[in-house]
Amino acid sequence: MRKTRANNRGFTVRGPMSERLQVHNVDTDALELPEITAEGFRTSLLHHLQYSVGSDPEHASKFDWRIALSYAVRDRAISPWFRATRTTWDTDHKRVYYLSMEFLTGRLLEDTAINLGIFTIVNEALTSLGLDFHDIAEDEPDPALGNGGLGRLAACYLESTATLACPAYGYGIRYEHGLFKQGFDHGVQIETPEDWQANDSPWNFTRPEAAYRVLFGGHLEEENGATIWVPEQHVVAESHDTPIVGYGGNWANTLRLWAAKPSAKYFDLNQFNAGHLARASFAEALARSLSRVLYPNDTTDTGKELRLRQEYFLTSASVQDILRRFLATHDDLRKLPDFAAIQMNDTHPAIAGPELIRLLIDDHGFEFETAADIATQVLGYTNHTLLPEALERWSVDLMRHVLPRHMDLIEKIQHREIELHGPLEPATAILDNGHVNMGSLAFLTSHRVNGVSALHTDLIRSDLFPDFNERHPERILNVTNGVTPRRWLKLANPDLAALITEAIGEEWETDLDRLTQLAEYADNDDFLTVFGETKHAAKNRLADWLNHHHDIDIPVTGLFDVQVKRIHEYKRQLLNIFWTIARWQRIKRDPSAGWVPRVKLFGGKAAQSYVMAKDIIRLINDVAAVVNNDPDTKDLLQVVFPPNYNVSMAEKLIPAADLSEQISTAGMEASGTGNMKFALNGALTIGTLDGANVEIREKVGAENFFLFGLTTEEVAQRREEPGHSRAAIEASQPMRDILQAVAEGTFSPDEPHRYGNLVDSMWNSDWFLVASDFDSYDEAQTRVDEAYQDTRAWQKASVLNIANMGYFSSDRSVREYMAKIWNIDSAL
Ligand code: 26V
Repeated sequence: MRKTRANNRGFTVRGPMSERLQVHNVDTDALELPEITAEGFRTSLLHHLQYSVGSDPEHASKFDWRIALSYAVRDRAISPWFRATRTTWDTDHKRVYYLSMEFLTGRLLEDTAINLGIFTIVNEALTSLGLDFHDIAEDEPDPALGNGGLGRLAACYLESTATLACPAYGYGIRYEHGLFKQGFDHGVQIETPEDWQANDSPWNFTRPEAAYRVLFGGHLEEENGATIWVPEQHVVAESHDTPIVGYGGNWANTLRLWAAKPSAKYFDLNQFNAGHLARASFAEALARSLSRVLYPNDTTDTGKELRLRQEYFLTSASVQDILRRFLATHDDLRKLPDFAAIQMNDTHPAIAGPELIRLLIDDHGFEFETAADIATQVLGYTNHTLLPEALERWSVDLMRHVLPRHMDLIEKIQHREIELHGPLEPATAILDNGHVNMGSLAFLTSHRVNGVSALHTDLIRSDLFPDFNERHPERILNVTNGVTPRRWLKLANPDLAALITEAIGEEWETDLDRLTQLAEYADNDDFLTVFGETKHAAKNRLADWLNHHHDIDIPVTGLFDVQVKRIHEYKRQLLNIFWTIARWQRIKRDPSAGWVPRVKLFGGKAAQSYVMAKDIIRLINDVAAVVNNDPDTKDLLQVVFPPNYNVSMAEKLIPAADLSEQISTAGMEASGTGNMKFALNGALTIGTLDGANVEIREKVGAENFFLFGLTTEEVAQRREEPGHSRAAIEASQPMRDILQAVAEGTFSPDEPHRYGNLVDSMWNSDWFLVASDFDSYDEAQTRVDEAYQDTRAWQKASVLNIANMGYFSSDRSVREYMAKIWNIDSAL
């Protein structure tokens, strides 16, 4: 390849499509849509069906209606979107850039209609046509562009920035295939490719004018004392925008997702014409591979070069876009921190520090010192996990091979830190033992580093970065996670939302602390009766959906006990299924002991390569097969595991839950956000003192929370005790009975030793302390049973949970980011 200098300046890929034409005599005000009415909306919908979709009402499919409806709703999102863009430019307002490898937005149709305040009118228009809004909305594919909590948090935060009129962009990757689709074959997880882009999304706006080259590989040269990067390859990052409308419809922010495209020269026309079809497309395929798949692994550093390339692809395109936007109206890049705040969602975009420094030096002539100062003032880093296996480390060789200039700058960043603040501990140095620690790099190139719950932030200070905390005592702070009450209450649980509005009036949607007024109703019989009906309705909806989509029948009378999240040993689905086995054994021993009927619901995916997590899934399904078909127990205990848990499924499961399982080994779950969604919908929590559980329990009151288990300190001590697992099992009759049943093949009669490894690891290591916490969990579950039998008392506790959840609105979290990290005000 011809030598090119890595000068990104003027490298915005601008084709004829981005040429701006001069126009005259346009009155943009005249383009504003008229005030919405059901009649007018109906006309607009029929118009889109005919002229945008090309279908007629007599023959239109659900898909056709969904697309037409999305266009009709989307029309209404444009003016808040334009208003936001214009206001930000006109007032030269600071902007936030949220860089994340994952965004789990969920479906957009109903959410956008709710936030625009047109849900009721749209519903009316559809009803007049004999159509059902929810039914049509369910046709939308749920974009699975993330693994779990980190990606869903990014989506909640973007929606909250829009609600608060905080000018913000979410930057991510437009993966062709999101997280795999999960199916079960005889209880075993099978993965098939997800295909959310099978049809064009009406929410996507492709922006050919905003495309950038992202450079890779090559080598460095010295020229007049300056370092020059001579890259070997490049791909083009093409932007795809989605408007994210804030509640109230006053403001919309942009989710900008990058798609990797080869530059035209990658397609070898000579090869093609010579008949070498595959060879002609090879380079093209390589370029496209950058946005082909989401890494389906949320715990381990896969060490895959492609992953590093993806991270750089996201980061470089975003940082170039950020600089381009700043330079459109400014010329002094030293002012960048006054106009841009970049938040790194975990370390995945941590190459942003070196990338920004590189662009400032190589394209804009800054000295390293100044460039590093500017970058540090602009950047913030959120840590989302303490699990050692999830902390990103790249080998120096790989980093130098893929990004030679960045490797050079990383060395300079480490050197600068040592010059300014003294030598670094090897364990937390950026460069250690031939590796680059991305957490340390992110920390030392950020002005603020935050954890996601009070406990987690304490552990960041004491365990993850104790030496950095001494060197930079002002840098670490806590911002406890939050969730958006629009999606997680108003959209997911419309009956409960309506009841709340009836009781305390509007505006809790944007001022969630108002929920405290519900406490007055906690003893009100009439209120509690209706409240009970909303829970029952949610259970019925879930039961209908399970029946219709998964051919699963569940009774709607029992206690719905739900654990939905990624499958991971530290989250301890094993503890839950072990207890379920104990329950089954107990019912069989004493069938008429007055058992509270339970429906045990599980949901979640295991990383493809995570053998133990897949064993746990299989065990849950194996237990379900035995328990659900046992005539002695099936009316009292059901185990249900619908496949392919995602945002849309969460919207159905969470409102129906009575009990929320938040049972991770203390000290291991950074925050959790499912815990907040459940409590907001009135489920009571059975949980450990881990992540945000600690704060939830403080807010809702210890008497309304089923606490169990070892504390973080006790976990550390217990792990030091030799033989702790054997001792705990031997001391617990139920634990022994459970493990015996599993070991004997009670749940795998066709293969009795299927769970041999799992049982062995329980006896011999049990790192996650399932056995140590079992009796305490069991005792808490007994308290759950007792409490559930007093319906009124349970409902009261449930209402008090909701009443005290105001703090966990993502609006509160985003306000904290705005004040303490981004230094930005609302623009309205
Ligand atoms: C790591 C990796 C490593 C390489 C392959 C892809 C990949 C994807 C994700 C991760 C780290 C995931 C960390 C994460 O999701 N943490 C969760 O963040 C939530 C939001 O703060 C929090 O509520 C959960 O407790 C925490 O586990």
